[in-house]
Amino acid sequence: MKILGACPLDCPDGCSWVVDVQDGKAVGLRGNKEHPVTRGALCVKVNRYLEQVHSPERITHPLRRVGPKGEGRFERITWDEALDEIATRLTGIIAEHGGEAIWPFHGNGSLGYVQGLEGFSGRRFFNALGSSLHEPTICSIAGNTGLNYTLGTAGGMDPEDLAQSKLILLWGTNPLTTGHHIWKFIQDSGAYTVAIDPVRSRTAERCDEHLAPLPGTDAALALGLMHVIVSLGAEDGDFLAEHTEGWPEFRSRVEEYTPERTAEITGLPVERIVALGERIARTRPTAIRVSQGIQRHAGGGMALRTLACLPGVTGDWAIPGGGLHYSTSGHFELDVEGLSRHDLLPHPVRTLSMTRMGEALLDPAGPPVKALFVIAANPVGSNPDQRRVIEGLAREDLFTVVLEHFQTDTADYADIVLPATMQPEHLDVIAAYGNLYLVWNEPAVAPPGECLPTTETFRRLAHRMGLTEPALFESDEELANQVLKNYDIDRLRAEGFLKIEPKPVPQGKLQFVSARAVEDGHDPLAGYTPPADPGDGLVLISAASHYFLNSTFGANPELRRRAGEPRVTIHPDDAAARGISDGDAVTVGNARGSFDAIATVSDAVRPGVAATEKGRWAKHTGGATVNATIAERDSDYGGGAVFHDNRVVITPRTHAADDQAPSASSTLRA
Ligand SMILES: Nc1nc2c(c(=O)[nH]1)N[C@H]1C(S)=C(S)[C@@H](COP(=O)(O)OP(=O)(O)OC[C@H]3O[C@@H](n4cnc5c(=O)[nH]c(N)nc54)[C@H](O)[C@@H]3O)O[C@H]1N2
Ligand SMILES: Nc1nc2c(c(=O)[nH]1)N[C@H]1C(S)=C(S)[C@@H](COP(=O)(O)OP(=O)(O)OC[C@H]3O[C@@H](n4cnc5c(=O)[nH]c(N)nc54)[C@H](O)[C@@H]3O)O[C@H]1N2
Ligand SMILES: [Mo]
Repeated sequence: MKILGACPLDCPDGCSWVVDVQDGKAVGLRGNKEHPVTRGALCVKVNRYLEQVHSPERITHPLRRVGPKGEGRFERITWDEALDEIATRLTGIIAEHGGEAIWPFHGNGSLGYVQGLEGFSGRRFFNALGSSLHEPTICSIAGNTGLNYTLGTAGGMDPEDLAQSKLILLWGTNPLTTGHHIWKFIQDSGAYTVAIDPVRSRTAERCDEHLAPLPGTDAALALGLMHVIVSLGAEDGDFLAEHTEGWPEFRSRVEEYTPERTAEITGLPVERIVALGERIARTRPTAIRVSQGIQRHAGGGMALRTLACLPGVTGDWAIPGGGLHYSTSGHFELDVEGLSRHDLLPHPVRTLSMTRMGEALLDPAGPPVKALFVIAANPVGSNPDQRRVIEGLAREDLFTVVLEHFQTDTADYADIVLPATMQPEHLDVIAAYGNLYLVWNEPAVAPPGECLPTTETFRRLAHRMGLTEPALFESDEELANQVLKNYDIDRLRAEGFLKIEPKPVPQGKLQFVSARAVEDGHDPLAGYTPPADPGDGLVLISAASHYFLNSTFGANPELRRRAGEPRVTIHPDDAAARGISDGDAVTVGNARGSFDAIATVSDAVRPGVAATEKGRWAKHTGGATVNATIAERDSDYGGGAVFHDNRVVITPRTHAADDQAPSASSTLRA
């Protein structure tokens, strides 16, 4: 039997997949050939998804912690015991501290609207309790906000239109690792491709040209390119007059970014800036593919705001195959409010930001957090400032419930771990953020052991707590119908996927000057905001690993083997200055913490920049990962994270030093 499903992982591609079921067991999983983006192919990670489903390491029963927090010793308990204990603890906490002492911390483990994605499934329950709101700031919010200022939406061009582009700038994006299905459209176009990335990524290797600016300087580069275009008189006067606002003011700002000044800020040669500006000036349509990596800086929101102005100057927004693609989320008409039902809140409550977990657990502005639910997230692995996150999770007076598939670094700090179903075992619906398809996920097999869908866990908990609001007990199908109420659900369910109609971009006139930015206290004009880590050393970029998805798959034996040990890449000049040779063991650290890695000495990074990857598990790598070095600081817009605005000192680890301090490798420095 073949059952149509959807990949739930946090990836732009939102693939449609086919589960092959025999005797009630999932025996095969492959990409759906009919889906115009998936085209029958999954990826290096998801090809192993069934290994995860059938893994002997999978959590299949409720667990209660028996050792100290963090040690990872648990005993099996029944669902009745788990629900009783949680209900009793929550009731006591609400009585003493109020509902806001509860923090439902939802991550990006699943982008399903029913079971995952900011936990819409559980939000009704938490609203009924008056729990704190959770703001999912960790991934894309700065860029979304910046694009909204310029375009009135974060939904850009339909990436399938890239097949019509003549010039494609792959700007701070590494699709061959982070969402490879777009590559086919890029290849189909035959366009000239330019990668703009401080690191020569897998994608940059395959482009016609690669420019490596200093991290966090992209907005200056965009302004410099617009300067060249305007100097040539190649701006689109009709588009500017009819479809934009604030051009005269913005033009003055563009004029400040001469190629010389741009070169100074970005660290790129003047000739390369001029040559690319000239190429853009003479090539229609030009498309920009930009994704989340570029906005993990102090000026990340401004970077997207300004990049979206470039196709406004050239008029590319009006040409099929021209414009900018960041995320397609803004095009979907999903009834998220009807799903999460904030009207169930008994009174207004505070909002806690996902990226500020250390602060919220250790030093909150309002009432203390006394109960933490971690749902489809692994903050020890993926949040900034690992040491403070761990310190917060280790608090003896914090009651922590983790809903998981695997015993992650975070689950080790739980009081209660609850076993969650995986994608072939529950109903869900996905809206891709890198194309325009909705994807349906039909349950294919029964869950192992006592795993429950997240929705069912909260239905049972609501019942146990004596709540009676009918909305808390709606079925998964009812929830899916609610969120999809604007679409043909029967067709979606029958065919497995459905392409939606994109909305016009920009919405109304493109805003070089944004009244909304002013309302939020920002520069009226698009421009450039420099990076901000005040520390010394190299700028460390920790982007996506080819073999993990954030920290998901981090314990898959084959993918771990293929990923190898943690590495940090440094330029030969920087390596020589530090006495580091290729293959040396090094410590990478700053005032926040440190981790161990093996040095790769290579010109794949520009001088001044170091590169490593996200996604490792701290318990596999001596107790700390790259996230131990990252500051819990907000980006300019929306409270996004600044994972790549991070300065580190890299020092060789000698054998002698190892002998003296065997645990130096795993020390999380205060
Ligand atoms: N295999 C795999 N795929 C993934 C993920 C994963 O962990 N593994 N993560 C998923 C998630 S959650 C997301 S949000 C997306 C992210 O998708 P991407 O944005 O493509 O991924 P990143 O690797 O974070 O960043 C892309 C590139 O940005 C570069 N970069 C960093 N800082 C700057 C800068 O200041 N300027 C410029 N120009 N470039 C910069 C990095 O060197 C990197 O090569 O990928 C998704 N797909
Ligand atoms: N250094 C550095 N750190 C980063 C980034 C970076 O670029 N550099 N990128 C950041 C980005 S873009 C993101 S999006 C975040 C992601 O951070 P998180 O949202 O914390 O993602 P993961 O670390 O993959 O953890 C997801 C967990 O959810 C579990 N899970 C999956 N599906 C389900 C489900 O259906 N139910 C339940 N209960 N659990 C499930 C998985 O087993 C996994 O342990 O990481 C961020 N961290
Ligand atoms: Mo992300």
